[in-house]
Amino acid sequence: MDTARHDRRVLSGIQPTGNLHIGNYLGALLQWVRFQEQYDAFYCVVDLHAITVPHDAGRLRAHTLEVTALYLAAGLDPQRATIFAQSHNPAHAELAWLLTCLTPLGWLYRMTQYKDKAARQQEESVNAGLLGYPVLMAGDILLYQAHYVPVGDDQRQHVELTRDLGQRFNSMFGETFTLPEVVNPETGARVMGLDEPNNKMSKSATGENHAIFLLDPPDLIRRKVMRATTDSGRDIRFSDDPTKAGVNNLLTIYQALTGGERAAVEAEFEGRGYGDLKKAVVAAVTDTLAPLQQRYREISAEPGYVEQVLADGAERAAAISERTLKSVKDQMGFLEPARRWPGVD
Ligand code: AQP
Repeated sequence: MDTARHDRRVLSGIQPTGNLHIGNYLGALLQWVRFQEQYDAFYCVVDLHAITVPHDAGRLRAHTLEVTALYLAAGLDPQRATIFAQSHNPAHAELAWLLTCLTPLGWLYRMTQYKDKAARQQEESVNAGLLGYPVLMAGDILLYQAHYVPVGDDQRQHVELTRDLGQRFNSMFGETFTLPEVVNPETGARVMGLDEPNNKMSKSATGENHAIFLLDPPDLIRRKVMRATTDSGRDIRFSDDPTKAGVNNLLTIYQALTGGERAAVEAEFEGRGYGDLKKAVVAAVTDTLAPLQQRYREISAEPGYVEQVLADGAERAAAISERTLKSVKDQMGFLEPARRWPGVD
């Protein structure tokens, strides 16, 4: 792999908390595929993040392999990008602890994702890891000195906290970290649930028609989209009006997948009904997902391939992060382990 041709680095990750959906694809994966051509790209399956909510060990293992296979099926190329599992590089957990001790609690209690996810659980089952999630994420990014973090809109606040923490470390202990910039896609940075278009589409939401998953068969995609919540109007226009959120969401998915300008997309549906819009969305989604699903089947049929990609990726990732971690510990005053003195047991 030729990383020398790139002078800027990109890092991002997805939690193996369930099947990936079209929001993960449009908000994150699609940008990642483009960025691997332009930057020194690091993409991890952030399995340590996945245990910040109650989890099942068997499902975590299965989802970690499935999400990696989906990365590959979506077009990530292990020759162009470093693809690895976060837990395979212990530097992530170590830096997270060091940064945790520099993070004011108030910064964490302010995080929208913490408030949303904590509100969905019984108070006693919310673990401390959920509060610390953004610190672990900051460590993921800072470890690799990433310049850009391509994510959906919901992760913007966490990348801002990463910058704040990096800045805090740099001013307390000396210039160490590159401060990253968040990159959201122009279209599809916030795909909404089909059944509740005022809420973000999410892996962990339970509604049957909530999300289009990347491995859904075409007839299921058709059923979900045709049942998507809309309104009693007729106009097919992009809109910020919360009562029109369903149509706006379908238009956004269509635009993100077909790549037209907003005005051209609106013109295409001028004088047509919501049923036509839904059929067009079904066609755009199934056309996009058919080749991805075919590649997924091929990748999954190759014994040991996904595991090998992760093993190679972890080695490359550790080689980079080791330098950052060493410098962080040194700056913070940790003693280097002494070499064994000759003649001393
Ligand atoms: N609805 C969305 N629209 C656009 N982008 C999205 N992302 C997530 N949902 C949408 C982006 O996908 C990446 C992976 O996210 P994650 O797995 O790390 O966690 P998340 O943001 O909390 O995603 P989910 O799907 O909602 O998972 P759960 O239910 O487990 O919390 C990120 O870049 C995210 O912005």
